[in-house]
Amino acid sequence: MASAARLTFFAVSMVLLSSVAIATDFTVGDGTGWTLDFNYTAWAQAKLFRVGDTLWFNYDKTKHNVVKVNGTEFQECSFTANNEVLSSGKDSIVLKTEGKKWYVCGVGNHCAAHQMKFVINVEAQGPAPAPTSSAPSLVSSLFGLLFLAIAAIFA
Ligand SMILES: [Cu+2]
Repeated sequence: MASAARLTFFAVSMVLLSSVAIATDFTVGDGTGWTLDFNYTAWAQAKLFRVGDTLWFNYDKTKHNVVKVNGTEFQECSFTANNEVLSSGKDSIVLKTEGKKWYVCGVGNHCAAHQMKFVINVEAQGPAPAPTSSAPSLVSSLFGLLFLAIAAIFA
């Protein structure tokens, strides 16, 4: 039966699609952007970061920048000319590898005194749903299974 075959194909497609990881764009600080006295630690802790996701830093480039640091530099808010500095005012960083990543503002005492620092732990790209919500993937999986069941009945 052609329609059953089509239905089965659709169902299988849904199941497969639901397992594809979705890259997510994160705007650091959300609507606040990258600025003084925002709790970026709390912001980062509430998110799940995966390989392939992108961090966006929106800020006033005359006041701030973004410096990639290591764990020790992060603790001490100290870094050297060797650290990679972003300063366009709208910078994106694609998370290419797993593990911890540390970012600070390198201007004045913004890192030490104004909370312009945070650490993230980037996890492997997996079959998991988009970080913001597990609902869409779960729903499509359930629909996929439902269609499979219907297709099996009418095949
Ligand atoms: Cu700053």
